[in-house]
Amino acid sequence: MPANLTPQYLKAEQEYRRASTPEEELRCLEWMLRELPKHKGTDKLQAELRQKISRVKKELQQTRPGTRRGSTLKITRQGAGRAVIIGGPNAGKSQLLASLTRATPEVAPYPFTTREPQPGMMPWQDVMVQLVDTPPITKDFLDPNLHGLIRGADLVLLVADMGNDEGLDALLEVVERLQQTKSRLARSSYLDEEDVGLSYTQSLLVLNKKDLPGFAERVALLDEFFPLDLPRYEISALTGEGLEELREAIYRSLDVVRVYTKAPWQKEPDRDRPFTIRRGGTLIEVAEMIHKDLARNLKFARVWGKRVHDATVVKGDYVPEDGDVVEFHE
Ligand SMILES: Nc1nc2c(ncn2[C@@H]2O[C@H](COP(=O)(O)OP(=O)(O)O)[C@@H](O)[C@H]2O)c(=O)[nH]1
Ligand SMILES: [Mg+2]
Repeated sequence: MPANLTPQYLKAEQEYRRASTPEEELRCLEWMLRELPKHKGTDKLQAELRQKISRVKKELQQTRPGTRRGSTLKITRQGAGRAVIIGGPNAGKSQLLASLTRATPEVAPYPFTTREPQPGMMPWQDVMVQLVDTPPITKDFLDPNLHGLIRGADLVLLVADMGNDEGLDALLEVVERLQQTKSRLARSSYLDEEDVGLSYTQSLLVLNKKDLPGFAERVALLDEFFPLDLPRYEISALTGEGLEELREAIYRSLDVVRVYTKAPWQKEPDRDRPFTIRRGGTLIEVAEMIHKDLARNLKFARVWGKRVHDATVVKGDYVPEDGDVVEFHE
């Protein structure tokens, strides 16, 4: 990786990683190229970006209007973040969505019941996280919508059926199938520095059907074969065992902080609806979520929180802590 890439470049790259349509990819790649410092150390990266841009342009020309491709499906992002549930047939993906949210997907003991990605909202304390259930991945089948969903997700839940012996093979098939694409799973999200377009999404391995006999033996077997180093959770989506630990892990993986806002004339903030931003983000981002004008016109804010004195006056560059209460002044 060439040194001294600017924050603007890294921001463009971050957006690129989340791009879920070729149009978005193109916009982000051109943005990255604009922001890339042009010197000898970045020659290779420049060339790669140009190559990638022409490839996406070609791809866009070839897709005639009306042809089905990955971008046909658009699920609006909601809540503090998005976790996409993937796995082989009958792993219990839909059951997991049903158990963690109020969504009512079809759950059935035969494969390919779920044909389209389906969202649901998972509560955790006073915030909501969006979960998206998806069709199964097999050696021969990978829904074209899945690349965009995986790349754009804050987290992937890779669900495995540890309730019967085929589950292990099915899990390996999923991983092998993804290895053939540019959308892969890892302990944390990042872009491959050598290979433009290769994107890793932070993932948890969810070992399901703990209630069935043989579970522990299969997990032990998995240790010998499973090629990825991912945090593991053992659950039964059906009985609910392990689900609260998983729910918390999903929220924690998003690495967001909650900010509560109050108007100057209010004594107490709105405790029901915190805004969430990535840890390390600034107050300006919260202002932007409320209103573009507020972000532009912000003069100062007062903050109540664990690390600051009550009503501390701060600027837009203040980095909020979880649970901070903020009063904006235009
Ligand atoms: N025993 C047991 N069965 C489960 C569990 N989770 C899902 N199932 C069953 O496995 C089958 C497939 O579940 P489903 O959620 O439709 O799988 P999907 O294809 O991954 O969406 C259904 O018959 C479920 O009732 C579990 O934790 N324990
Ligand atoms: Mg399903």
